[in-house]
Amino acid sequence: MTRIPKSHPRYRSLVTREALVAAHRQGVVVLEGLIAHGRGEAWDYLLGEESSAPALVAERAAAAFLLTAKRPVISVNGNVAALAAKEVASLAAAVRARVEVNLFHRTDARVRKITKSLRDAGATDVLGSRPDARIPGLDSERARCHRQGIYAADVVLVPLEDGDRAEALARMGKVVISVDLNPLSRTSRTATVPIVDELTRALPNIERFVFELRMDSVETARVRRDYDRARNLAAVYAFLRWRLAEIVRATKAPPRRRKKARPRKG
Ligand code: PTJ
Repeated sequence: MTRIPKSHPRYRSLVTREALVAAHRQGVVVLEGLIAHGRGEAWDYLLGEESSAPALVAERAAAAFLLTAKRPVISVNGNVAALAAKEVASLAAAVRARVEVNLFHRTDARVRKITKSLRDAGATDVLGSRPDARIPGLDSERARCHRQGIYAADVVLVPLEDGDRAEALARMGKVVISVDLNPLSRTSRTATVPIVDELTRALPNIERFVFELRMDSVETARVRRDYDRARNLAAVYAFLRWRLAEIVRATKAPPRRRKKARPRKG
């Protein structure tokens, strides 16, 4: 692994990149996952690398849906396991969700490795190795799922999803919560609760809201009722427009003149 100096201005970003490359070498992340990460990072630059106000609203709604779910499931792929296995395990425990490994580039060896990494991170109820059902209307390997897991779930959290499955799950009548930095992706446009935020920020935020809401069923019901996906996505687009305008303004701002040094008296 390349040693990244702590003083590097993009330290965190470079360490994450190295972690994904290492996970690829271990057979957890596919090459396509590295491309997906680069796309995500480009969006995160535009979004300012912070959870925006609309993202926080969607994360609070996600917490309310997960808390009131009867059979919540968190779906995990290679990138999610490499970036956030601990966060997945912790959120699953907080909302009593099952975790299911579901891969686009599915091989039994990858499912085994990802399952192990989730268990090592503390997840206790991990499905994925023996799929016995199919998501209707989906031809890819991601259709294969567990009857007691994703198939029967009423609420499914699908981070870094592909649009086809998000659509198919929504057609099955499930509440689909996505985490995708691309607000224009088909996933973001189809999910019931699209969260436009970075995965390692989004999962702890959701968990924080779970702890905040779990003793307050009235507020939880209100958050569910008042959440408006179209309005929230519109707020994300407006935020993006504002960010771009700020960038343009900062670029156009005239360089600050240096004050002339006053001649010293005496
Ligand atoms: O492990 P597998 O075989 O299931 O494959 C996983 C990938 C990610 C390769 C697969 O699901 C895929 O091809 O996904 P896409 O269609 O490239 O979509 C991934 C989306 O996630 C893109 O819109 C990215 O912008 C977004 N994304 C990437 N990294 C992050 C992210 N969103 C939030 N947080 C991230 N860290």
